[in-house]
Amino acid sequence: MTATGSGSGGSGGSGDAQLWPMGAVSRRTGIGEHTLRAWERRFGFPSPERLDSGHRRYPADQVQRLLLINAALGCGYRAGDVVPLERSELEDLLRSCGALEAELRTGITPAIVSSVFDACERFDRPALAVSLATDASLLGVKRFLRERVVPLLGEIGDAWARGQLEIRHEHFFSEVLEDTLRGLRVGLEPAGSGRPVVLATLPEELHGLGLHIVALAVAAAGRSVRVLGPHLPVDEIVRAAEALDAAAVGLSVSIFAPAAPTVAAIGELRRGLSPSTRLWVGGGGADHLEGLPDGAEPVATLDDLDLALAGL
Ligand code: B12
Repeated sequence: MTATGSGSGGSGGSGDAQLWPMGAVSRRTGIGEHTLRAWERRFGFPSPERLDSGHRRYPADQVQRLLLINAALGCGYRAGDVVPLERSELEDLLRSCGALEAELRTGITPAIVSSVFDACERFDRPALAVSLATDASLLGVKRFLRERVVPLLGEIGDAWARGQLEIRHEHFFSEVLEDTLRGLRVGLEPAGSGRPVVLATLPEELHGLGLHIVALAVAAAGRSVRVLGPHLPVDEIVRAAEALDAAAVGLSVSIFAPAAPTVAAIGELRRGLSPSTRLWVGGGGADHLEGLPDGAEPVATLDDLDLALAGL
C-alpha cells in the first residue's frame, strides 16, 4: 500500500486502514520518537510506510504492537528481547508476567486522556478513530464501554465545563465516537436474536450517545436492537415499539434532563406501550427521577443492563 496525503487523511469507518503520524504514535504509546527511529534501524520494527515527503506513517496494527512492547519493557524486558516479537508472542509473554492484565486494569490514565484531548484539539480523526478501535480490540466490547468510553465522556464533559476544550472539540469527539460504536455494532447485529430492544431519548433530550453505548452492549449480549435516536416524540416511540413487537424500550436520560417533564413523558410512554414491552430508564439522570410510574424500571448502569437483559 502506498501512503498518501497528510496524517489527517484516511478512509473513515473504523479507522483500521488509517495511518498514524509519528508524533501521535509517540504520544499514544509513550515511546519517544528517537526510540522509534532507533528500533526501526536496529530491529526492522516498527516498519512505517513513507510519504513522498519522507514522513513516516504507522499502520494501526503496529501501534497496537508498540503498546504491548512498551508494557513488556515496563515488566523488565530489554528492547532487544521484545521489539522483534510478534503480537501473539508478546501477549503470551505479558500474560506470563501478569502485565497484560495489569496494563488493562489501569483503566483510563492521564496519558490516554491527554492523547485524546490532543487529537480533539487537532481534529485528528485518524488518531482518535484508531486509538478508540485499538482500545476496543484490546479490551473487548464490555470493558471498552465501561473503562474507556464512559470515563472519556466524563473527562470531555468536565474539560468543556472548565473551558479547557471548546464545544467544537466535544462535538468532534462525539462524532468520531458515535462512528466507532456504530461500526462495532454493525458487525454484531446480524447475530442478534429475540424480540428487539428499542432505544430512544425523549423530546428535548439531545444526549444520544448513551443510546449507542447501550445498543452496542445489547448487540454484544446477542440480543436484537434498534436505535431510534434522540429527541423523539412519545407517540413515535410507541408506534415503533408496536411495529417491532419490542421486548423492551430503553430510554437514555442525561443528568441535564428536567425531572418533572421527564417523569410525565415516561408516564405517557408507559401508558402507550403494550404491557408485554418492558420500559427501562437509564442514563446519568435516571437516579434523579422521583415518582416513576409503575412499570417503568430504572436500569441505570451497564451492569444493571446485563441483569435486565438476562431477565427478558
Ligand atoms: C456529548 C455531550 C453533549 C452532546 C451530545 C452529543 C450526542 N451525540 O450525544 C451535545 C453537544 C448535544 C450536548 C448538549 C448539551 N449538554 Co452535554 N454533555 C455531553 C457529555 C460530554 C457526554 C454525554 C454522554 O453521552 N455521556 C455518556 C452517558 C451515556 O453517560 P450516562 O448518562 O452517565 O450513562 C451511563 C449509564 O447510565 C448508561 N446508560 C445511558 N443511557 C442508558 C440507557 C439505558 C436503557 C441503560 C440501561 C443504560 C444507560 O450508559 C452510561 C454507562 O454507564 C456530558 C458529560 C458527561 N459526563 O456525561 C455533557 C453534559 C451531560 N452536558 C451538559 C450540558 C450542560 C449540556 C447543554 C445544556 C449545553 C448547552 N449549553 O447547550 C446541552 C443540552 C442539550 C439537551 N437539550 O439535551 C452537562 C450537564 C450538566 C448538568 N448537571 O445538567 C454535562 C454533564 C457536561 C458538564 N460537565 O457540565 N452535550
